[in-house]
Amino acid sequence: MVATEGRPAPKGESLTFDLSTYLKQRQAQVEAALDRSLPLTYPEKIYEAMRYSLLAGGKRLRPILCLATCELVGGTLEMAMPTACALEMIHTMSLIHDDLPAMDNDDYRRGKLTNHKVYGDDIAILAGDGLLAYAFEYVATQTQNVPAHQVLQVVARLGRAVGAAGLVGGQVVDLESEGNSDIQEETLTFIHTHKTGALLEACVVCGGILGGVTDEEIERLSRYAKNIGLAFQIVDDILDITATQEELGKTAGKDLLAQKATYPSLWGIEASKTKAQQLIDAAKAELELFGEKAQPLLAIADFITTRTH
Ligand code: GRG
Repeated sequence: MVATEGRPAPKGESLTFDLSTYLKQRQAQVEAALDRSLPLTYPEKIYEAMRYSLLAGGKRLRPILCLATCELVGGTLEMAMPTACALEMIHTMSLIHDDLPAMDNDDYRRGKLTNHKVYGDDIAILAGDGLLAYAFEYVATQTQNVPAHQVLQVVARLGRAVGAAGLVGGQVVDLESEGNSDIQEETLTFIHTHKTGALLEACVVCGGILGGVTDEEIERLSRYAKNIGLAFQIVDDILDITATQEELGKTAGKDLLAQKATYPSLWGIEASKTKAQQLIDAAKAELELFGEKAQPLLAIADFITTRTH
């Protein structure tokens, strides 16, 4: 068995896919692209606050999913990189707003003080707004070698994933459910498919659109993404109980303290793990038609259940 440094195995060789090398390589490419995407300019205060959170680390799972899907359907990294950066800008702005005192009121994120703890609530709100607006500008102005109608589809998909039909809607139901520890599984699933799943699905679908996906492929990729999205949140709930603050880079045990309904509180930890694994298996089954080319997305699906932060 030979490790493939992040590339699919050449035909005829029985190879394992080296996810760790692949992720490191892609993370470095994404970090460099994000750094270039947002230069420090006047008024420096807001750009500094935006860069503080955008360049604070994190797994960069969303941009990597977008890049991997674009490559899977025959596109290039260059075609998808502006959208990959935009997805991380959107994700980062949602974290900044989620951490505000009016929402989750968190002091730490990605192992650093949260944006409002460093810059104040007013600048943190504006840094989030600035990142959100810039994400759309960035896709529209920086995407190259992709037909304009495909870029337009990406902009529309991103808008839907972010707004009341996606992240915002999920966050509202989450806020409404606060302090109610016996919410139904249906409500919990609504929260997570919108708050977390919608953006993860957009990463995969937008990567596919940029790479020139077919209708059949897009349906399969969308189902893959929905399944890994829900599994991701179940694992997030489990890690809130089992991982330390150092591992998570944010306060651990918050769900229990807030008596928040979570998958482990509904089903218990072991049943939650089993459910997450079933979702990952279902996600991987959707990729069968892509053959060996799907190795990165298959390995990322497995990473979702084995991750420790
Ligand atoms: C989007 C307009 C707009 C407003 C924001 C606050 C809000 C509305 C939504 C909350 C969205 C949210 C914070 C969902 C949680 C998603 C989640 C599981 C985050 C953790 O993702 P990881 O583990 O983090 O990928 P890293 O740091 O690795 O990127």
